[in-house]
Amino acid sequence: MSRFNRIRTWSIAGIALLAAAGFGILASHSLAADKKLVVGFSQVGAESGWRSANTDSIKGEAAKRGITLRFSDAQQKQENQIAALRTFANQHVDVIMFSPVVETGWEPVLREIKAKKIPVIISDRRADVTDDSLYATFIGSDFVEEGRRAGNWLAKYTGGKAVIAELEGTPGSAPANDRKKGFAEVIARYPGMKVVWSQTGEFTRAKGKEAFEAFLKTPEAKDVTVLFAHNDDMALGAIQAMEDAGKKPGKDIIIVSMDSVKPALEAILAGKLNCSVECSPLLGPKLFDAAEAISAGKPVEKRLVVDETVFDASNVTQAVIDARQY
Ligand code: GYE
Repeated sequence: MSRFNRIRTWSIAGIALLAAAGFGILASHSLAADKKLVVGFSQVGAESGWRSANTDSIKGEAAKRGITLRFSDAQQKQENQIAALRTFANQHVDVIMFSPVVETGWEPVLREIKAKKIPVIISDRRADVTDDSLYATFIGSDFVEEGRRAGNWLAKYTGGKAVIAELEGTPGSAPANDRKKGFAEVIARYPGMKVVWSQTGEFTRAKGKEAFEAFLKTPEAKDVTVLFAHNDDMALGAIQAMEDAGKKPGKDIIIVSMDSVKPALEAILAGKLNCSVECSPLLGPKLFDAAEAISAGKPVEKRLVVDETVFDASNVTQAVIDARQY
């Protein structure tokens, strides 16, 4: 091979190499840019209007961002959630999210996930873990504060006099535990306010109605002036039970609940529900902002609390109801 040809061959090879390298860089760059996240989400179930809106927010946001969402409904069972979390971990999804049905019992499965180096985002309900390196962030409301808001609203509305029946949420769940706690903390300051009956309605309209129907048949029911329900669905079920028993909800019995879903705001406008402390289910955007940040190696806040308000006859109008997405 002549010197010229040798140089030419090397140059061609060099150009080819450079081109290949350049292509490689480009290819890997666009691969990284195009790489869509795969997220596993284990949801509690479909017990309430709040939960359906929460699921819609999560699915809608994932679709909007082109994120592949593997969604699993635990039907209120912790063992189903643990199984779903293990499946996501074995599939090596990029991020695992879940809304813990109850507070306790999560450490073993979270340790398994940590060993696989998959980040975990806790959504909506708190998980009671001593080692906070087991999750990246917890995004959701402050349920104790919501309970306090309900208590404060009631103390003001009744002048500190109330014989209260309480419909509790799912036993062992963070919103049931914390709302009860915040509410109790406030009413303990008023000697004229006391809870005389409490029972779970498991956050559903049907169970709320059933439990309150049975309660209305007991002799202690006639002294009760207030119902405090841990969510709107149970309050709406109890409103039905009151009407069936010939009572006027919102007047004969003052009702305070939580969530502020559209049917509850309508009940406030109709004078059947007196107050609903807001709890926002629209967590999708915040959850996926966090998932994307974590995957890009950016820092995220360990705790993100959602801003909320309190609704009653003073601020619920038809326009507010029409603007409500859920
Ligand atoms: O208030 C209730 C739902 O965890 C905040 O769960 C959520 C609660 C919500 O079923 O309606």
